[in-house]
Amino acid sequence: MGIKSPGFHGRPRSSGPQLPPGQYLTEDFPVLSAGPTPRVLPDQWEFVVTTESGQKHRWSWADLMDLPSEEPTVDIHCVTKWSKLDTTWEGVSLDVLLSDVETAADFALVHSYGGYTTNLPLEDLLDGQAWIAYKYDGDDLAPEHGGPARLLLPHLYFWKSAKWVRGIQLRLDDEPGFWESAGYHDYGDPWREQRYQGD
Ligand SMILES: Nc1nc2c(c(=O)[nH]1)N[C@H]1C(S)=C(S)[C@@H](COP(=O)(O)O)O[C@H]1N2
Ligand SMILES: [Mo]
Repeated sequence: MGIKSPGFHGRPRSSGPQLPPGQYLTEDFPVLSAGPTPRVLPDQWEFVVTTESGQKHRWSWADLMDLPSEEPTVDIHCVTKWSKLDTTWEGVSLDVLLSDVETAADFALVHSYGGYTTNLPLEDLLDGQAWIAYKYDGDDLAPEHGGPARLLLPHLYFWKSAKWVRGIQLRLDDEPGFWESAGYHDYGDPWREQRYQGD
């Protein structure tokens, strides 16, 4: 197993409001999936970063477990208006995974087992903002919540946090993902209430 940083928190707690506009608090953990839950065993799991020049960087499950992990405590905000505060996860920061990747890309298209995709600026994956998470609340991530591993990107609406993540394509241009192609906002900042295109 890699090294853990137990004191780590996703972002500093400030005295500001914890609930973005239009959101309500929920204590349970709703499941939102656009299709059936893909069953991916850790032995078959692979995570691949592909650069704009086609160069591939691959991690097996064992490779992921060998990397230093963090335990972020973060608030999550779904565009269907539920928010959940102080959720605790364990995962590997994208800063670690992307540290040796040479790229001139400005955008990322995240791919999941099952075919789901979501897009975001590459810079939103860096600087302690995003993780490949494999534990939630101290337990292995349940399949319905994206196990064995999902993207955790709490500063944008939770549809950007791709469950069953299998790879990230680094791109020079911005290619809309599944919900972004269906009228949802390209960026999706909950604090600016960017739910739909034009918000
Ligand atoms: N692969 C995949 N990832 C996904 C989704 C999905 O349908 N498929 N739904 C998104 C949406 S809309 C939300 S709100 C969160 C829900 O995560 P949860 O089911 O763990 O609450 O996952 C996001 N990631
Ligand atoms: Mo969502």
